[in-house]
Amino acid sequence: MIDQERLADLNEGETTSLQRDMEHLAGQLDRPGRISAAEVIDALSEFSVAAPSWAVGTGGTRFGRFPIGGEPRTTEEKIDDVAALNALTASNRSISLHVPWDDPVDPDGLRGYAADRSIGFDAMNSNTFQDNPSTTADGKVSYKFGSLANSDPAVREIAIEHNQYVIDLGVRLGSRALTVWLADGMNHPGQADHRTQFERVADGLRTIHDHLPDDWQMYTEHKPYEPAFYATVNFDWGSSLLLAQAAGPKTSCLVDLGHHLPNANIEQIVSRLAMVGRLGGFHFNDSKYGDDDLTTGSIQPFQLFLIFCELIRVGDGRLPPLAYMIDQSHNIKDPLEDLIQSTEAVSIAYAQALIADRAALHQAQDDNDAALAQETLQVAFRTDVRPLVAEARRLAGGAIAPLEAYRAVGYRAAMIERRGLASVATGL
Ligand SMILES: [Mn+2]
Repeated sequence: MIDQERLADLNEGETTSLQRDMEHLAGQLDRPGRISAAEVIDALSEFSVAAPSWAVGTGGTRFGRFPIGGEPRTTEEKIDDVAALNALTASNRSISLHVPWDDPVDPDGLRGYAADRSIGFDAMNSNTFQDNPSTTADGKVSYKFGSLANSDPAVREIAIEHNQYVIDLGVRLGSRALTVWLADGMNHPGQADHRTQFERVADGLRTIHDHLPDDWQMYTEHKPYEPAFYATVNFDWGSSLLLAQAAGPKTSCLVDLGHHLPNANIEQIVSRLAMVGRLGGFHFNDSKYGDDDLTTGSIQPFQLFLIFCELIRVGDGRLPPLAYMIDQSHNIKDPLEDLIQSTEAVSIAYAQALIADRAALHQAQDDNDAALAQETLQVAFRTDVRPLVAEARRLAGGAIAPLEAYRAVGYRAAMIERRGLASVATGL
């Protein structure tokens, strides 16, 4: 665990320069009618982005995996890692489980274990894209040709039952949502009928929706390709919206930033989904080519900022209460370092969107003044808001400089000592 006294010592060494930066920034933000530094810090203090249980392992590709050592061996140890992350960032207060990669035998005990570490359970993730004895009736059925879209009704039924099981498990853990990502589709043209596949998935989601408790939400997550290389049933936001509408009122769309074809205008997609009340949440990551799962904000920070501007419009000055999660792969970085950097990137984008002069932007839009509209956005985007993010973390008991603190406390080395060099977390 992260030693709080050591953290306080490390923060002590950073305090003077942070105060100096904060004074400068607070002066910059001090304008009549504009949001103050204190209000931004207040908003940031309420913000939390979930860490998925599969992101505390090193990940890898089908070409290879290079574990870093000290990876969590159990769901409890994954929770330990997220608790350590949250101790540093003060902005990762929940974990998102993935069943059957995580399938606790004692959900009540696990809920208490997480609560003792101030970690809650974010959306549950069902997995019907891999065969697994616990989800496919001891190997008697297979998801090779899809799950909810499968031509075999017995396979569709097993997939529905698995989702219902994940909901029931989530209820015991205190989760409030189910995220459904399906690999269903076709690898070859003509392999199946587009419309029949879609209708089967819609029917399956409707049945799963009707199993949701009243206070639950279900999210449909689209992805254009892989593992189905020719056509994926839920391949874009339009299909995702149609599926959500078909499933029922407690269903909305989840936007994974990497799950778009190159150059898609994601902020516009966000606006559309919010407009019709079907924007459910986000999986944050970044990409250069497609679903690369790169560190959030590492490639297109301006796009991330524009997405947060849309969200602030939806929330009328604050983030709307959606499901916010990081979903990325850490092939060669220490996963916790990558999560620290991603959490920072998301917080920065939020702070930048908060300080944007919305009134001036709206006026410029009404006046058809494109130059001034761009200038208004650029003023916010080019402002170095990192002192605000650091100050929010400090006030919440986190680290002023979380990456440096993570290294200084020697967390990874301690975990290698405890869990071994060869431990490998479950996941892809
Ligand atoms: Mn995702």
